Amino acid sequence: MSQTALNSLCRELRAELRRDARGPGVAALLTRYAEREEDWRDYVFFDDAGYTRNLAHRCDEFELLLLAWQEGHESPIHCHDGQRCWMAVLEGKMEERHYREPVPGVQAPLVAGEVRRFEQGRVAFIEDEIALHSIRPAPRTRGVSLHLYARAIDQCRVFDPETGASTLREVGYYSVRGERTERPAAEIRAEWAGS
Ligand code: 2CO
Ligand code: FE2
Repeated sequence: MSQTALNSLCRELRAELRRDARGPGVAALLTRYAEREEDWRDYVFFDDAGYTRNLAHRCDEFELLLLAWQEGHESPIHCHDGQRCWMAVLEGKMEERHYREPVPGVQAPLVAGEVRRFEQGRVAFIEDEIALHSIRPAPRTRGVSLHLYARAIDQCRVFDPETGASTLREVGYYSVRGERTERPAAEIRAEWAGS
């Protein structure tokens, strides 16, 4: 890997996740990167149709993605497949809405929880034990966020808040390391396997 700030971040994240997968070190690395660096711009593609998922790095311990959100875009309400997720705001402001199932495993309308706003440089953390969530940029702004999934998430459940019904959705990639792609996610995952 060449000596870019993003590559250095990936090396440091790997070491930190091996050292302490739940401690504050991971968020500190993401904060430092978000406050100082700009090389993520080479990996970001916007699309009017919806937010894009741009892969920066994938290995056994984690995957790192840049998500690009136009004004008005919003993720569905989703879980994180048992993994941990950190989100650092690189551009704009991002809003997170928490939801929970009133009785786990029993289908019923979701209960809305807190709404949080994260400014540029701030880091959020979510996992299934905390809540389901949806993400969007703050009103009248676009946003770019850096997402660390440990381990990588290949699928998640997407929820209808009115009924609590959920469907399993495979997640895909809009680009890989700065190259636009329409290749199936499984093919991309296979290429990164073992790295
Ligand atoms: N999990 C969503 C995704 O990867 C984005 S919200 O942050 O966890 O598409
Ligand atoms: Fe999420």
